[in-house]
Amino acid sequence: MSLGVGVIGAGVMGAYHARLLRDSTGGAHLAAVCDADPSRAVQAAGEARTFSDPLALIADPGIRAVVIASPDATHAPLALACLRVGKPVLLEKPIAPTAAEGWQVVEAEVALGRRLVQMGYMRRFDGAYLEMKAAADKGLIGAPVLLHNIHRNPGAPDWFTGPMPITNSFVHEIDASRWLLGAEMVSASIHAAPGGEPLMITMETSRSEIVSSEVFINAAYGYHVHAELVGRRGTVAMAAPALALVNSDGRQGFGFPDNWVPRFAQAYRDQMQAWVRSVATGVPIGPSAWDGFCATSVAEQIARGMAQGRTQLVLPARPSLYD
Ligand code: ISE
Repeated sequence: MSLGVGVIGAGVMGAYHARLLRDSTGGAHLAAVCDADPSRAVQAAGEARTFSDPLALIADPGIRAVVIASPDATHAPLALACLRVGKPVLLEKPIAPTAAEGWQVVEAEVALGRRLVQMGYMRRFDGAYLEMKAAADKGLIGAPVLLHNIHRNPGAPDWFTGPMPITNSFVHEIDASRWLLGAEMVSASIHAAPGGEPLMITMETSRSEIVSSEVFINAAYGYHVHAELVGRRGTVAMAAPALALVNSDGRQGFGFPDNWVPRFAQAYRDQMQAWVRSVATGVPIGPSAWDGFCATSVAEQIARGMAQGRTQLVLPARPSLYD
């Protein structure tokens, strides 16, 4: 039976998730969209139902699973509401703006005794990241020693304030680095260019690998994510973020998108399909609530430590549910 999915939030991400469920996800259909703005909800919903109250969508018997893509501050409370009624969730990153709120989701899932939350860290489904990980795992580059990350956005909306470059954007590099290297981050230092950015963040893993990340939210020219993993016998880097090159006006090149959806469109598609399959089989896949907590906790500790030099990073013991 096709899985009826309700999407909460009809902004850039929610609208895209709703479209994937309408047009290109096998085994599931878009059952409803919820947004405080009724016209946005209607636009994203197509033929599906609309709600303005997310708790009513979660409680509705026609909704068997939920995608949460509303503002960051609502992620943990809405995920907790889904766990209370035992509904699987694809939860957009971050798990919460603070580690304490993220930990509540982990605790609730542990109390339930089964994993119902998949975090929307979509880079784990991106072809380029998957190829990099496969090359490293096969030993093609020898033992990894350095990972260089670049994360640039062309600009930010006015609600993007405070530590959000770290707690909303850089969380991607924390998650991707933990996953690529299969190690926890144990210390970090951060430098900001005059004017506050770009940020240059260096982390060290439990195996002494170094992870360098540039986070530049107002990079003006476009959306650009890049990574290169350096090993003792070689390196593996993302190729150009485009599949085709345009020859025109005496030049050859490709364009940068103005946000993350075109760059990661296929990753979002594959993530949605993998989640729907995992709900059907009951076998969890992809980043867990624990991974979501770790990314947010590390981000929070780095943001707090900004004024000091080096920050020692501490995580609680991983609950056995996530072994
Ligand atoms: C946004 O929420 C994302 O997830 C993007 O991938 C990231 O580049 C952007 O900075 C975030 O705000």
